[in-house]
Amino acid sequence: MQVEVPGIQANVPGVHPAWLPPDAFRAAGTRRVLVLADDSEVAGTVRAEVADACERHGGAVVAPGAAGDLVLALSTAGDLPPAVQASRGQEPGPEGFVLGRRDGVTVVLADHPAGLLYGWFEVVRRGAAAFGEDWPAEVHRPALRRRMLDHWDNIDVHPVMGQVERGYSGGSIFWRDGVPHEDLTRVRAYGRLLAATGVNAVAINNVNVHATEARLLTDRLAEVAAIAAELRPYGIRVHLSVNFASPIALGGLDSADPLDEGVRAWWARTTERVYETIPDFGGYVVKADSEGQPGPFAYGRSHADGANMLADALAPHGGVVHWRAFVYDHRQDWRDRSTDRARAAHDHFAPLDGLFRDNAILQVKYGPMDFQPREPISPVIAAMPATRLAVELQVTQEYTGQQRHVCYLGPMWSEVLGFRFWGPGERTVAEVAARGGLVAVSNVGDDPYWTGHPLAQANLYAFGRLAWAPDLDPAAILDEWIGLTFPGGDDLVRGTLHEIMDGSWATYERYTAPLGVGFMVRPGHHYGPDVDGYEYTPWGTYHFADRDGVGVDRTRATGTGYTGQYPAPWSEVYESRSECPDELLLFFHHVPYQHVLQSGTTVIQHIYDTHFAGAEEAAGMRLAWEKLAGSVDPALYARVRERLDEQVRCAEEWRDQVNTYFLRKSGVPDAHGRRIY
Ligand code: GCW
Repeated sequence: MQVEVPGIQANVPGVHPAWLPPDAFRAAGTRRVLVLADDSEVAGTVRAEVADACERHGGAVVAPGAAGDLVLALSTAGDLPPAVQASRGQEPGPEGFVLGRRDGVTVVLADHPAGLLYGWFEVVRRGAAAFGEDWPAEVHRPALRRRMLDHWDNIDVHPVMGQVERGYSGGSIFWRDGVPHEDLTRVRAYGRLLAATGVNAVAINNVNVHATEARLLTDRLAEVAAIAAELRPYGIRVHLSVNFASPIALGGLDSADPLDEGVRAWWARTTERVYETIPDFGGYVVKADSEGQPGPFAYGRSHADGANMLADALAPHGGVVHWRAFVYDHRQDWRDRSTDRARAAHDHFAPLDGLFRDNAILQVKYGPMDFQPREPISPVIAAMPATRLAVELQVTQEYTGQQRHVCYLGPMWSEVLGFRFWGPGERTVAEVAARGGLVAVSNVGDDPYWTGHPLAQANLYAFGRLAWAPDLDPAAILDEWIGLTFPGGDDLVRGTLHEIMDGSWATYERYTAPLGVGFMVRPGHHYGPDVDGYEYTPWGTYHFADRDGVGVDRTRATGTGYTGQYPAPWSEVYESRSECPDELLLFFHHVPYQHVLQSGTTVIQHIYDTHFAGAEEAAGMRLAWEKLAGSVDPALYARVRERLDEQVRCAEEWRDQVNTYFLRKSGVPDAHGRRIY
């Protein structure tokens, strides 16, 4: 049952319009708009968007030759008006556009329809500012070639993981009760929202590919085609997670050996059929030899062998395989201090650099562990110059509050993308990943607000914007999102939302695991505190706290040697206890509780201080939100309010469990004498 959200206008009844409410189109929709484009599907979308906005807001679509004050033109179109001529010669590329205003005419000029679509949404985003004084033409091109969301959606409801693995927004927007949704309007609306942020690829099913979902590749391909048809008009290509053992499970072969001719032929044939059905199919996503998924190891083959086999099947059709680097031993013995999960991806993949085909993209999680609120950047990203790399982020908030907590992740991603492995002035992570792309696990479900927590929409928005332009200021992206999503919002609404959200990642970090040590969550569902939850399990994520100290020694000198996976200067910085940034200290070093941080506080006092502060800040968010009663839609107000209650409760739980644990371990009292249990 879809719950009706009262008082909202949207293109899908009962569904919140997110950052595209009709009001966001007011400035553009009051113009006289000329569209000069071809008859492609995406150009058709631009025409429909323009017509819809004009109809709502009193503007007009004008015919070629007539005067317009907004022109959206393909450079290949004939009869370009004089204002457009000034924007020529800039080569915006396959998805980019040139945007300028001259003689009172705002011009979007693109070489391809996708650029026109992105240019249109840029005009929408700027609102009235797109129609003020003239300004010289600017070129906009996406910094990363593929900007992709991965869905961890299952067709069937999985007995443990539910329908959407790590999903906190209800069921899947693609499937319900084992079959596709009868009406896919919602998928189209999703594509529209994504296109407005610049996303151009979606992988629709879970990387843990179970029996039913494996068949999307073969006899259930029509379902993939139907979804692709909804997303195509918005310039989005569909990708599919496939099971490495498909030749056995679906093809009846007795092997999935990537070097076996029969296996290779099966993939080639199967892939050909996919392209017959979906000519613009994007490619495959593969989780192999990871957390129980099958892979090439069973045949004594390497990840490169596995990836290249699929790359070869896809190459004739222009597809790519995204091969995930999330490979580690999840059957560790905690007694064995030499195994370090952080090392695993680099140990497995760095030696394979240069062995992957050009259409095989190695998809690397941003940190060496697993989407923690704070991790160093994965050294794999620096170690494979001859491989196309994509960086993977997690928009779904598995470890960052599961969409019950406000946690705006733009600032974290901005730090990740701007990180320079080789020191100041050298290349950023975004530059290294430019040929591969930026990928994130989506946080969307069939919830009326899309994301469970209405404010979690901002994370989806920020992901797309940063994938297009990684150097955007995340605080500015937040304000952009607030402006679009709450178009009538006064200063109180805008200011309060900014105040609550902008520092919310830092707040979340303060009341959870300290100083980069990570985890300390409840095993299984990963929500709420459990300091020793993973300490003695086979998954390998430990903090080693005892009466003297805490943290993981990953140095070359005395620890697991993980610091040696970084190039200089970081290999030296992380190796050094005194130079290692405070926020990562316990990721790299085991230190006594009285160790003094660069901030001047001891580790133990820092743990107490941040946990008291974090919980207090969460309570402050709730107080701030209460100021908005009556100023935002009541249903949205209530939804956020209810979640803030849970956030405050949970933050206190974290504070008390972490502080109590470390007081009992260390015996060191809080310098300020606050209550610890
Ligand atoms: O973050 C972990 C999750 C798993 C997930 C895995 C992965 C899809 O706990 O649920 O599996 O990572 O990224 O493959």
